[in-house]
Amino acid sequence: MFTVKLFDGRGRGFPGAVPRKLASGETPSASLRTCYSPLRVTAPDTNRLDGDRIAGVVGEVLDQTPVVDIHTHLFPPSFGACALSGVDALLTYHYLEAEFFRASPMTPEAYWQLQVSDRADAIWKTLFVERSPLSEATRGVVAVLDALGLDPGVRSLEETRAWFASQAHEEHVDRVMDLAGVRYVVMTNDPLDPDEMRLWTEGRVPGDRFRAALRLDRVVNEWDAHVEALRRRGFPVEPDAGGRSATSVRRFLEASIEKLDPLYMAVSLPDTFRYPAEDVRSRLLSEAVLPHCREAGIPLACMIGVRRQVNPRLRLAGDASGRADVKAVAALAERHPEIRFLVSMLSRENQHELCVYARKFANILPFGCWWFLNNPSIVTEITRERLEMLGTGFVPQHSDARILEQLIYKWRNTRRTLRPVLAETYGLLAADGGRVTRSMIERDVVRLSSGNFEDFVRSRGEAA
Ligand code: RAT
Ligand code: ZN
Repeated sequence: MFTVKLFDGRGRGFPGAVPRKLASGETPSASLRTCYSPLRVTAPDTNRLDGDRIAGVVGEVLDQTPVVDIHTHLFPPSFGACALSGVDALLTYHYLEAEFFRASPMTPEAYWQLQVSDRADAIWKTLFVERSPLSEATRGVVAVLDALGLDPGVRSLEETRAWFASQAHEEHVDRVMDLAGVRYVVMTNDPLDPDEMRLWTEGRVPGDRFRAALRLDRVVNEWDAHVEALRRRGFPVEPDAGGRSATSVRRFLEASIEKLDPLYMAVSLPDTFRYPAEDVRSRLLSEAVLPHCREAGIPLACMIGVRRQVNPRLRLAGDASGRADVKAVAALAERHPEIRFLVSMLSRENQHELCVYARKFANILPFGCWWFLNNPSIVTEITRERLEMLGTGFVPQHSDARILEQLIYKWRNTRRTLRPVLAETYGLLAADGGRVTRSMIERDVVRLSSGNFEDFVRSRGEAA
């Protein structure tokens, strides 16, 4: 076995390069060659690292290891209007809209009347020209523009807009993903979203760098509003989810899986989520979704702790978070030991307890610092806690990107935040007498960046 180091044409470590094992004689796949050629093969580096070299090596390995971004809202260009990209979309991201409404006298109602480019102009002026862009979301826009060679200090967006409009779609996607060091992203695909499903039915194919996740929010959380839609599509269901409903939902899931080939099913859940409970959601989970996960060998991602629409005037920006009851996660894992659960919780206060339960149930894989947690101070705290309690047995982050170019800043920031946390942890190991080597750091970072997730979704039907 050799460790493969990947270099760009000028012999520099490529930001998306992957150290991974190739059997001797094995040649890298075509897609790997396209992204990360030419290759050089080196022997594993087993030299012990001194304490003062650890941080540098951790930084290099993080920069050179591509990630699998396991939860985004991105789509490939072939999905037309679903695929968001460019400066107007970046500026009208709902994280920025929430900040804008605090800083501007404009009412949400007046804002929603504007065209998207006018909304972007208003946000640029308010948050970037009249104020310093210090928040995580505003700094992100600055970082993206800078990484793409655009001036983040302009007063007018005309040239910036023109630059984005002149980019060829497919190449731009590859360039952004390579700059972000992302191998592929996992989308969010709701089979009851009529606009998106039309595209799948027309036969649009997402390509290798966009994989599907079957999102069940409409089915599981908005059952009343979708009973008719399911019936119209030939799946007879009842308002109380009784009778033939479970069988119909399972047929619906099967048809959706056939169409989308998802890596996992997913649902966001409120902070009030309880399991088991005497409600339609619990019934649908127990009688349809979980049996289907078991039989199809597909994991279920539970994203818990969202309080939807606490301020509906802000639309997508109007959701908040709340502390949930982690006992529901324990009950899911305990009652369904053969199902694998990816779990992300939105409240900072739930993170420690989630780690405790992940130690009890190997079928729980904690993932990401979701949404309001994706800030350096909180990512540092949560990652340190997870390393201390779970070793490398978790997925540190997903981007939740909605706009393509956000991948650049979200992953840059994640790497920047993980670097001191990992370096400190290896430093403690070295101080305790452990042997810290580059190969060991590479192996661990690959596990955290893609391996844990890919093993988890790959073990279809192999769980205990
Ligand atoms: O982070 C976000 O953009 C949120 O609006 C949600 O999409 C959340 O991530 C979700 O997947 O429900
Ligand atoms: Zn999301």
